[in-house]
Amino acid sequence: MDNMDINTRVTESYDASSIQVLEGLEAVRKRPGMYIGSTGERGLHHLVYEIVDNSIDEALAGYCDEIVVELFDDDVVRVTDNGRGIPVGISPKLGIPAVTVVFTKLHAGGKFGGSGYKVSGGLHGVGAAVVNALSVWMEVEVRDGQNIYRQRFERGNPVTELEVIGKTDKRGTTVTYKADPLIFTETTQYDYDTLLNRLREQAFLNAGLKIILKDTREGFGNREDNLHFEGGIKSYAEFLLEKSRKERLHDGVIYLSTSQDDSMAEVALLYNTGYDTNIISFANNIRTTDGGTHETAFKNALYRTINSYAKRFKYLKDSDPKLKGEDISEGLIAVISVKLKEAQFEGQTKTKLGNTSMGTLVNRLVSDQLMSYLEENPSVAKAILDKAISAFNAREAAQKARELQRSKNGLNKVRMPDKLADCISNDPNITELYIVEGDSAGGSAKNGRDRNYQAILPLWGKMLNVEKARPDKVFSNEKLAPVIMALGTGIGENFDISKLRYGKVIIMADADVDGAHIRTLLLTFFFRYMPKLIEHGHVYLAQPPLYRVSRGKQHFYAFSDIERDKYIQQLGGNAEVQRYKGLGEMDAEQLWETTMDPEFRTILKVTMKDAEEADRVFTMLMGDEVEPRRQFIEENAKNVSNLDI
Ligand code: TTJ
Repeated sequence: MDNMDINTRVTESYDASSIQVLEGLEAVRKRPGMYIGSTGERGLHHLVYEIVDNSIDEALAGYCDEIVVELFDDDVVRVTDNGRGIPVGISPKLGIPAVTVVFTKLHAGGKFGGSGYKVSGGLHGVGAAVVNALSVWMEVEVRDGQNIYRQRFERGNPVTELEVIGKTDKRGTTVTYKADPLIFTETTQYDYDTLLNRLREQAFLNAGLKIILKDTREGFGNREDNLHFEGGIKSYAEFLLEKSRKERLHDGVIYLSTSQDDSMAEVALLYNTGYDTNIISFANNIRTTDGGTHETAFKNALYRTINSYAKRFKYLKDSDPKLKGEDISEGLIAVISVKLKEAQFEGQTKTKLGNTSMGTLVNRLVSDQLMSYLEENPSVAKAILDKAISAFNAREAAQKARELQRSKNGLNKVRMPDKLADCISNDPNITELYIVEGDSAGGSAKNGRDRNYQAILPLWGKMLNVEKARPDKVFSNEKLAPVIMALGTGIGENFDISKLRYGKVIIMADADVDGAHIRTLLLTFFFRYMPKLIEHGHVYLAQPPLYRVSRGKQHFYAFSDIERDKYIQQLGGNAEVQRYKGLGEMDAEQLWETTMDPEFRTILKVTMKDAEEADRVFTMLMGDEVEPRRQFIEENAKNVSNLDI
């Protein structure tokens, strides 16, 4: 079994005498915020976690595998587990039942006795007595395999003795309570989804544990969730992948785990095809939002391992610079969970793990086991390395572009690309940049344009030879630099829309495979590096005609076969049909008339959805699979509407 399961911990013998008593309850009602953080909605939900955490501890001890949380009308909550049941024997020190001590004395409970990890626990880990003190009423029921015991409290005070109310052959504990509206003045209504998220997280962190959440409140739709993940944090990584709405980059989840003495560490890694990083870490099932030793060690060891793998398996030459952390973390989803005795939580919010031993343990875990994993799973390794190298190259390309942007010539004037035929106006409200595929079409466009406000930037065709291009080379070559220079906005973080030199950026490419490639490449580039350009509606696709139908002095341009046939009918049997195989076949006047003259042309505004689709196609074209690529080429040889635009 590769997960540390919930049954691995062995506890010492435990009875009423091991419960320590520290303090009375009056203080809690006086200063509730001190104990539960706030008396707002967060504090209210915190009560549930405080109770559930006790059951989770019992599960971690290996005696409980099911916890039910129910919401009832009138803001009543019930938590039931199938653990051993809180001890009902008389505490020798206090002369009352141990269970009564648990609910009436602060900081009572075996988990503070020093044995075992204080594994679960909310932010404050204050326990059942605090919740009791802040409840209008609370009832506890213990089943010890023979008797059912019950005791009732009101605002923290016992109002009944601990009584036997029946017989049972079951074991477990049930706590039912109603939070006090005198304390929780904002609200006493629970939000199902808030509880669901937190309980789901706990179910992921405790593989195999079953947590059931039920809403029986009138008017709340009878919701119920069964949270049970045999895969533990592996399932968590899969869950985060689904939430990211991106495709997975590789099969399976990389899962590594180790334990030493009283500690354990496990990590689950999964890359998606996106660019965000999502690393979440936990110590003793408590989210460490500010990271700490375990998270830092994870990042460092991942960085070193990926780089050394890259060199060892020739993804990088010895002379190449190292991949940066940001290259390696692009698309990374990681869940880190450590469990230890006496965890030290540091920082203002106590959400940063301080124990240096966890740095050592996680470092060793990742350094030792990730390398072996990659060696045994070379296709996973390849997917990760290709992506990181692609990020590396994109980063370098962006850097170069920034430098190009900065290198100004003479009188503070930004240098423009040599091939750009600029327009006279510099008012982006009227200026247009035509990005034209190929030099010959570029020539026609230059001669046909209205140079007052139309600029032409020819790009070489076949920018992207999909048979050969490696994804990392695409954005690193110099071919996109002229586009970046001409637009003037900079890219990525430095993008500044106020510097945009042309209000309309119009891509003008042929209706063939190469044209489709260039469109896909440009849209993907804009999508990844200048998304605001698309969001603000500056990017367009030109629509050149497919046919010229003429007879005598009359002629029409047709943008589809149907239109062509219509014009043939209109002009009669002897009409001459010219098919344009490329923009280069049109002369300057024809190009102006059909595609560039604002009075007659049609240009299509590109939406983010179009660009996202281009990004997907691009990723597919750059991928390893031959079949979808072949299909793309075949389809685009036929028509140009492949981008759904
Ligand atoms: C401790 O070790 C001896 C046998 O009982 C163990 C124990 O206290 N288990 C336990 C406590 N299981 N469940 C709880 C518990 C459950 C709820 C819902 C609330 C509280 C305060 C404790």
